[in-house]
Amino acid sequence: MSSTTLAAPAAQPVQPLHLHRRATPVPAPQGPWTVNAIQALLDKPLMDLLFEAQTVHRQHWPAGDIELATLLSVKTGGCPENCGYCPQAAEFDTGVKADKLMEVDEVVRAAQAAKDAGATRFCMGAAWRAPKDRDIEKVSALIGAVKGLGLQTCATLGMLESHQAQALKDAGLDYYNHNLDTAPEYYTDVVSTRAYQDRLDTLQHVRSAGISVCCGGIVGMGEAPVHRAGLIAQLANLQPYPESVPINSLVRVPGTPLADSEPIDPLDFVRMIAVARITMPKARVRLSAGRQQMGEAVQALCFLAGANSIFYGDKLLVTGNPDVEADVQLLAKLGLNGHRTTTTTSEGGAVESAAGACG
Ligand code: SAM
Ligand code: DTB
Ligand code: SF4
Repeated sequence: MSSTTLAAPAAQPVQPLHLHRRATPVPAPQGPWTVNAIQALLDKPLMDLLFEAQTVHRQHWPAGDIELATLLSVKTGGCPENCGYCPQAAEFDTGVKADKLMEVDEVVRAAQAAKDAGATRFCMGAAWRAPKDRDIEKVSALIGAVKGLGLQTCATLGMLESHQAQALKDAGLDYYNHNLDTAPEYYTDVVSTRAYQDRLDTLQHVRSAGISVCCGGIVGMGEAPVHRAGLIAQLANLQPYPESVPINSLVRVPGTPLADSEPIDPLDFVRMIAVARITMPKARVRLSAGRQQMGEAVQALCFLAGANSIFYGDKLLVTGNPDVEADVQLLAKLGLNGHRTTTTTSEGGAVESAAGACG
C-alpha cells in the first residue's frame, strides 16, 4: 500500500471576515413594491434576510433603541363589527363585557403610570366601528390630558370621516392606528361588516389631517404566504408608508371565529418583521400582539430583524402582555434601550459595556 503525501495547500491570502459575505444590496424603492418581490424577500435564507434587515435597520435607526408604547382600552367591548380575530365583537361569546368610555381622570392615572414605568407613547383604543362626533369630542379631552403629561398620543377608534380626523389633530393627536390587518384578497375571510377600501379611506383622512399613520396587520389567521406578502405590499406602497407599522401575531381568543387557527411558525413571524423593516426603513416597526406566547429568543430575533417598538404594560386591550418587570429584564439582558450589559471575564470579574446605547 502506498502512502500518499498530501501537498500543503498554497497559502491563501486571509480575507477579513466581513468580505466573506457582503450585505445583499437593498432594493432601492423605485416604484411600487410588487407582491412577488416581497414574497422573494420572505423566502430568502433566514440568515441572509436577517443580515439585510439589520443592515437596513442600522442605516436608519440607532441600534439599541426600542420604543415603549402603552395601550389602554378606553371603551371596551360591544362592537358591532365582526372582525374574526377580535374578542371585543358583540356577536362573539368571549366573556368581554361592554363598558362605556372611560373618564378623563381614570385615563390620566393610567397614562401617568405608563410614563412612570418608562413608556413614551400612550395609545387609546375604542371598540367602535366608527366614532360619532360626540365621541370625538370626549376622546379629544382624553388626548389633551394625556398629551399634557408629555406623552406622545395615539388613538385607534375605528373608521373616521375627514372632519373627525381634523378634530383629533386639533386636539393634539400624534398618531392614529388603523390596521389593514391582511391582504385585500384574504380580508373578506376575516371581516364582512366593512370593506378594505373603507380602511384605506380612513387612512387617507388621517394623513390629510396631518396625523402620523400607525398601520399594520395580523399574521397567524390562516392566511397563505402570498397574503402575508400582499399585506406588506399594501403597507409599503402607501404614499408615504406609515410612520409606525405594528405586526401582530394573532392572540387566539376562545369564542372568536379564528380561535382555532394554526399558530404561525415563530420564524415566519420573524421574517415578517424583517421584510417590514427592509421595505419601510424609516418606520417604527412594532413587535405587537402575541409576545406573551413568544419566547425571549424569538423576541430577540425580532429585534435583530429590525423591530424597534413594543407594547409595554401588562395588558394589550383586553388580553395579556408580558409584565413590565419581565420586559425590563429582557431589554437589559439584550442590551437594548441603552441598558448596560454585564459580562463576566475569564478571571471572574465583571465588565460593564454600554451595549445598545443609542447611536
Ligand atoms: N375598533 C377599532 C378598529 O378596529 O380599528 C380599534 C380597535 S381594534 C381592537 C385595533 C386592532 O387590534 C385591530 O385592527 C387588529 O389589528 C388588532 N387586534 C384585535 N384583536 C386582535 C387579536 N386577537 N390578535 C392580534 N391583534 C388583534
Ligand atoms: C395593534 O396593531 N395592536 C394593538 C393596537 N394596535 C391597538 C391591539 C392588539 C389587540 C390584541 C387583542 C386584545 O387585547 O384585544
Ligand atoms: Fe370592533 Fe375593532 Fe374589534 Fe373589529 S377590531 S370587532 S372594529 S373593536
